[in-house]
Amino acid sequence: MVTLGKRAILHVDMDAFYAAVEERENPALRGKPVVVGSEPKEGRGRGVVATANYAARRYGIGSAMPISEAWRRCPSAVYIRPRMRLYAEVSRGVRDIFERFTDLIEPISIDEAFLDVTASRRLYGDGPEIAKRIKSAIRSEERLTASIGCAASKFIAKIASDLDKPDGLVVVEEGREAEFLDPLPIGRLWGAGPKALERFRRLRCATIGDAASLERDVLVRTFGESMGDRFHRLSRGLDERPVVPDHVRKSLGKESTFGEDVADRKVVERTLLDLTEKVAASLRRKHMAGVTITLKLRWEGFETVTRRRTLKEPVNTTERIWPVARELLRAADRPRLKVRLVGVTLSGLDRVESGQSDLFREGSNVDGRVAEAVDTLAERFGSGTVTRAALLPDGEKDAPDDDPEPHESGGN
Ligand code: TTP
Ligand code: MG
Repeated sequence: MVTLGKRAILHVDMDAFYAAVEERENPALRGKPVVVGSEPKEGRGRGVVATANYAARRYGIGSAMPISEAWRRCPSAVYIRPRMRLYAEVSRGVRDIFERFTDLIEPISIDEAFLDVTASRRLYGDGPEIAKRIKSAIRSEERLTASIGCAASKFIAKIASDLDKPDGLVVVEEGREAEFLDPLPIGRLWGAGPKALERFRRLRCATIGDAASLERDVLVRTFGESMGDRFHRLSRGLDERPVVPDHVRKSLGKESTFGEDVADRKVVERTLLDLTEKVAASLRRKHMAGVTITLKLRWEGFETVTRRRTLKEPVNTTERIWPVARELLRAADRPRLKVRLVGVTLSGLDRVESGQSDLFREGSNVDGRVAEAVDTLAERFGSGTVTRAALLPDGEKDAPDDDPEPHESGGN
């Protein structure tokens, strides 16, 4: 049994982000130096470089450099104007990947975020394992690379993500922070700008380890109470700051596109039941419940409808969601058409404390315990292990064979 540390924080930073997206969109750019920046006019532009890919960085080109300077260093590079909408869209896609692993996401910029995956370890493996999964999802789904730092604090995770770019994964185990920090140049310390660096130089501090060996008093006298205390703590790897999520999720749903359009409504209903189970389990795992149930149905030919119903109180169990979802399906359906996609989403989400047990018990006192038992089995053996025979159409017991892996439709 691996012992897990107190916290598992990831810092994820995309590699050469704008340039990497441009390379992805245009394979002809691959291997060439690429500079994304404003006004790339024949070496005379007044704008600056937003970013350069790693091939262009070999010419010394980097963010914030005047574009004219970049041109002087490498006229043969491909110069591209930023396409912000495209980058924002990719950023949302990457965020969707994060959301599969945790709700605690603190975006820092368009290509960078902190994730607190402490509670996710029970389901997805330890911090480094989750980091690997995220990197591999970003690679396969977005065809991009990210670098990740994994540690027990934001400060260490942030430094770690930068040390092995591109496509890096640097893990700093709890208890080994000093070993990691000590040899790093003092400039890596958060908040150490040019003025502070000059003062550190006078204190003969070249590395973070040098600063860590100073008494707190010395740092406070040099930098003032607040900065001095901060440098004292950070240099010793002490950073308790929480990951502050930017928003609470407002809806949670899953949908499934059939490999081939399906005529048999029993198959459609079984799939919808399976999706409902997954959504309900996911809500309970996140201690959430939703008040509005939305059904999505797409027929052959792509015509799509959504139907929703708002209940009197938030729910998060299959027993409460399924009858409504099925009724919405039956009311909306046009039986002569084959079905291409079906999905169910809960919105109007609210956090529920575990003690708020009517949401788990749902009147019967039994449902909550059944739901928890199903969750436990599903976590141990994969969802689909436990099906609820009584809920399936015509009492059928098997899960659908051709159930494509549903994806979470995250978002607001
Ligand atoms: P960064 O993560 O700093 O840089 P990067 O992703 O291009 O490269 P790295 O592999 O070193 O992480 O910034 C993310 C994006 O933000 C970058 O692709 C472009 C944009 N950006 C600017 O527009 N101007 C700037 O000065 C910086 C630093 C970034
Ligand atoms: Mg980046």
